[in-house]
Amino acid sequence: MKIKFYITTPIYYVNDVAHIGHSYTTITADIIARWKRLNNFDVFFVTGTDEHGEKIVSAAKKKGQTPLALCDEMSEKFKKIWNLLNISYTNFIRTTEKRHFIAVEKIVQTLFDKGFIFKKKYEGLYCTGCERFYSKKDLDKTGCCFFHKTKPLLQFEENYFFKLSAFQNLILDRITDPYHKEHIEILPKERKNEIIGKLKIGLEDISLSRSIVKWGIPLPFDKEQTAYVWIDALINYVTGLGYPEDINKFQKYWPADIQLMAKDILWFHAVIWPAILIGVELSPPKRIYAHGFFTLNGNKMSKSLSNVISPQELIDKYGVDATRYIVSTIIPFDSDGDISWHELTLKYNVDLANNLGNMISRIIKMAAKYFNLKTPHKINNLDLELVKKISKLLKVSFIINMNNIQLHKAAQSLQNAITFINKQIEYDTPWKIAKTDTSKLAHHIFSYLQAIDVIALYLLPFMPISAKKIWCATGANGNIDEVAKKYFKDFIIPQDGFSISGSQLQNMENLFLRIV
Ligand code: ME8
Repeated sequence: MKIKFYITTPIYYVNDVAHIGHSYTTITADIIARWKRLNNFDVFFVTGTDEHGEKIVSAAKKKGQTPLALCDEMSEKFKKIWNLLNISYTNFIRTTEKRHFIAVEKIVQTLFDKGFIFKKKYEGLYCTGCERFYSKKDLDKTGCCFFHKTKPLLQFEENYFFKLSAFQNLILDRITDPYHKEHIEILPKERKNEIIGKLKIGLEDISLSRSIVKWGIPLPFDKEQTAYVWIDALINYVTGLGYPEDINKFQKYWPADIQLMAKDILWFHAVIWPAILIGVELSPPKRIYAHGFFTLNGNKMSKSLSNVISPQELIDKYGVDATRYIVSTIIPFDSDGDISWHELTLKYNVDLANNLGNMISRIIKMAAKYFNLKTPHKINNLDLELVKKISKLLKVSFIINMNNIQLHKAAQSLQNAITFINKQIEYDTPWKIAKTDTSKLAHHIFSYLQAIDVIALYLLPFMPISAKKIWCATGANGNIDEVAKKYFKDFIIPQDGFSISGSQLQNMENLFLRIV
């Protein structure tokens, strides 16, 4: 029996195309999903697009399109880029889909029936960028929103409100008590503490509907009002599992095992989302992880400053797999990080072209030169010493870091293992041995090939295409995915090695060419 694992990314606004920040969350989620599949989990992975609200209406107006035409065009663009990046999502959810309307109606109606929704006249400062009301104390000294640096506009409406205040202690208990049967683990710790601090101050009820925004999902009990875009959006995480119509699938995968996002939207996920779920008697997510923000050359990425890096630009420069690797490992997951094209290229050259690429090409070149591009004969079990050492080294560091979503550290342990192999080659000096001892040379080359193979297994979640190419180049035995699943269960190296004696190898000189 496989254990289920449900992972989500935020659903992205369709007012603009994806940039490196969106790719960061999505690629990370994909790497974790692939990692879990290799560890025999039954993975469900949901991503999608957030298509309602004022922001979308105004973006469509600017482009002279209807909101739906904009949503159709942009959600396709998101799908296309995720497909290009090899994102293995199980379900892509669009909030304009009928199945999502059904889920939102069901949840909002349940909250209404349970008395968690009431009507109230309201005046507030609304930031369209964030799609939320702010009170003056939440704004900077000039009265601007911290994220968008624009002044929220005063809006007056009679709306339905969600009794968020009723959930204060219920959420606090779940976050602070690790033994609670519905414990919500918030990561990283500092952000969890911020959430707890804010929760302790108290919760204000929040607007759950808008009367002036027509581009949304009408409330089932008052069709003149539409669901507030954040309530609408959060519910995607259950729609994506088939709620409420495919209840078996939903019950199989819910609650989410991990929900990823950046720190800007942690409050919605850590407080409002659990409150909605508790309100309708569903369990909250088990783990919520808010990563840091990318800045580019010291500035917030924004189209108006023309300083965004798009995933397409990255793919054009580095290729799909290298983009996945660089983006997911260039900054520590928990902190903000400044990036630049220079640094991205440096990471590519150091980790992939120099360390990994050189190791593979030099080993295969030696096999070509001395053994006619074939895996030499295995002499004895000492031939497996190196691969066993690498396996042991990675087993601890890589796995802990992957399970803690510290991808930059997992990648570092892989790089350390590659450096270890490169150093071993320098130490062995096989080019000297070639002149004197063919059987010793066979031992070394055989050992190196097995070491490459085990590296390929660990590279699989990060760089699925390249890992397969490497696996084929060393003539390794069997389907890499199947071998990896077996290996990650017992960590046993096959008796005859992965690349068995006599296997045909392929030259591998241009897997990651140096970029100048
Ligand atoms: O907030 N650095 O959508 P959104 C790192 N629709 N990650 C970044 C980033 C950056 N500079 N910029 C964006 C929304 N992201 C809502 C979500 S979910 C129910 C609704 C990533 O298009 C990061 O994951 O503004 C962030 O949380 C998300 O994109 C925001 O995407």
